[in-house]
Amino acid sequence: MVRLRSEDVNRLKKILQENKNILFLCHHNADPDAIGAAIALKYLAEVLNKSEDKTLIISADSVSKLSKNILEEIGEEVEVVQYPKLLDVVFFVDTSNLNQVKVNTQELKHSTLVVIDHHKKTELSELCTLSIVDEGATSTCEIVSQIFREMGIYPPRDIRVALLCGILYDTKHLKLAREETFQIIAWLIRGINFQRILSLLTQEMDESKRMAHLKACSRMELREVGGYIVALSHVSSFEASCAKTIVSIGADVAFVVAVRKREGEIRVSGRCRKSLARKVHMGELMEEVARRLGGEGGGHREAAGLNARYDKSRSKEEVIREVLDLCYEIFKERVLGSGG
Ligand SMILES: [Mn+2]
Repeated sequence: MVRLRSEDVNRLKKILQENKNILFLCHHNADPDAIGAAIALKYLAEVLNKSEDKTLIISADSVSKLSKNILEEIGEEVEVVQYPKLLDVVFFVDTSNLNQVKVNTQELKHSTLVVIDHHKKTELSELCTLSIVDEGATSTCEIVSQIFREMGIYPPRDIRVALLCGILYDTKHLKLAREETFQIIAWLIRGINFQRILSLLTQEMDESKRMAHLKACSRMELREVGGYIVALSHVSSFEASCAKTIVSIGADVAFVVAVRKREGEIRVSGRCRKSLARKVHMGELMEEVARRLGGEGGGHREAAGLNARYDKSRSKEEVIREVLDLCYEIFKERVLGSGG
């Protein structure tokens, strides 16, 4: 089970019972986990406080596309605003850091602050009267569901739909789920069609992105080194998504360049298979390529990128060729030099 302390649950209950003006604040570009958890907490506040003139508001400075689907499905509304009006109690939902929200930090000291989250604790927890943070939980919705269970309140269907969407979203459709996740899903899903939840979380890919993927594939050049298939290509945008796609369809490593003439910028995205990432660190590789191009780069073992300035006196084709060759050469050095 989620490590929920019953004293925390009792304190939360007391805060919700004793206050009628509460703001539930979600992080920037609020995802289904943030939105689902905020909707459920707002419902909990409605149930626990009987006063007629309550002000319960969910707020975010922006909301993701998928979250909009969910809000529409269950007929819930979110205030989309920067620097929202702070109320007596402010909840930070799925938010670990003040950088993730646009709030007047000076004003915060006049409110009772609560954080409910599953990311690593930061100074924000120390500012809060109550902090329910479980890094082991897969989602904030999982923690909030557990709170309902602990309080003996079974949420209505729409609230459970919102919670399930958050759990499914943050677990990448259950790939990251743990035993407790399945237990809480079994509790929430009564009378709900699982396929309906999945369909709320899928969206058509933009035409421009699909076009970029297809162009990246049709322009792709393949080379082989050290037993690895290297794919080189170029597009004008969505280079990271293109590199990811090329690896997903069979390359061991992909480098995709985007030269943005108007911005005077070169961008490169590199991706590789997990097995190859044990040998070659893409972040370090992109850092080195960036250094040679006089730009900045870095990233993770499997996914990385760089930005550099584009010298407008040179042709785009020439620059693309040079950058891709450089990526290939440095990859070759590293893969052959690593004792493989
Ligand atoms: Mn989350």
